[in-house]
Amino acid sequence: MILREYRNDLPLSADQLYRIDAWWRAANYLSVGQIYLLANPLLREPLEPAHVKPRLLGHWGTTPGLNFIYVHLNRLINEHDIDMLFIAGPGHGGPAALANAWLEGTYSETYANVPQDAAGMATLFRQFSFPGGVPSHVSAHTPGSIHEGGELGYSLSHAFGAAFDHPNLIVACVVGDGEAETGPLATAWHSNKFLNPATGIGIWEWASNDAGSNPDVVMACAGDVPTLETLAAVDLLHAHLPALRVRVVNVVDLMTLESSTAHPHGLSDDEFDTLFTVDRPVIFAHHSYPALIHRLTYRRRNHANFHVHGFIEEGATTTPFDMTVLNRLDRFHLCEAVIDHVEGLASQAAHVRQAMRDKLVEHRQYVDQHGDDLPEIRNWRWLVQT
Ligand SMILES: Cc1ncc(C[n+]2csc(CCOP(=O)(O)OP(=O)(O)O)c2C)c(N)n1
Repeated sequence: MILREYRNDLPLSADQLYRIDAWWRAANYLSVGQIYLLANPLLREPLEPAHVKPRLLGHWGTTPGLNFIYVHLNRLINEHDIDMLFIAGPGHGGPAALANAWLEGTYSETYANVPQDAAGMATLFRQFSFPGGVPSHVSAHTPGSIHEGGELGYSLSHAFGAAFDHPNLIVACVVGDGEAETGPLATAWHSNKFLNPATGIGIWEWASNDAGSNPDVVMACAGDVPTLETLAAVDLLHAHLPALRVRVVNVVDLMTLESSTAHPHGLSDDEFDTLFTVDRPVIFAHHSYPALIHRLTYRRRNHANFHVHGFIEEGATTTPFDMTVLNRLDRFHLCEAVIDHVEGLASQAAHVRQAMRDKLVEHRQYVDQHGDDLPEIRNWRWLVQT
């Protein structure tokens, strides 16, 4: 449901930015105060060792990010009148969640002894992770919280659960990198399969232009970066070679590539042939080793036409896009692969191939000089209308 037209191409107004920034700074101050201060909450007196807690909890590294997300989610709630839930997974995110609850008033509504004034702020600071006070993580006592944060690993399960219960609710979940290493969190990523078990593999019609015919080439992709590069390559192909019929196949569940006799998720040979054809080149962009895709597809009829671009162990410290270039997984190398493998295209599209080479040279020079990707790469968006 769209409540009012939203122009996401317009920047925020100066007033919006001022108020968002003010909230963010206040929430950051309230977070750092909870971690460090036992007294002197407004720092009106010169800071003394006695004002600082003797046993500090963790670190505040995750706090500014959580507060930043929180204030922007509030902006979206106000703008679109949406129902939204925020779940903070990072292990040291407690002060941020408490700071925002206090700042928006819900904390003081529940706890009259922690009002929104200097005395309340002193209590808020003192009680955090202190004997007789509140835990260092968001607990059941925190107003509005459904997520007990003490044991890491459950943020994503709770987020999925909330969304399953209330399909119109938008649940924004921040996963901590440390938390992400727990078993429960790793398992929770699979919950998308409850949403739509049929999303293991499929043609993206909106990106393809081969409807009603056999494609000249199949562009397959698995993983977020390879998918972005594939779409950018398809964008270039549509622009430079509009007559070329391109089919985009996105693979979420790699096991669909296995034969159905080898894995329960595997497609039957007929289903596989319908997606990947039996005789057209398949340019497959994949986030891991190319050999895996070959191993999974070696029994398929069209396997000889699979050209897999993946991680070939190139690249260390460089830009995100350059990592893809060094591993020949970028949009320009993918376009070149199409030109090389579609029958009869090489001579006809020699100028396009040269343009891709030129772009790679331009990229190399820009990255070596600026240490960042070309603006046209960083700002690329899917715009093509097929
Ligand atoms: C299951 C579990 N294991 C270990 C811990 C101890 N612990 C608390 S915070 C933390 C680090 C969490 O890292 P991250 O989620 O990245 O959050 P950040 O430190 O950035 O806030 C750990 C290991 C815990 N709370 N729960």
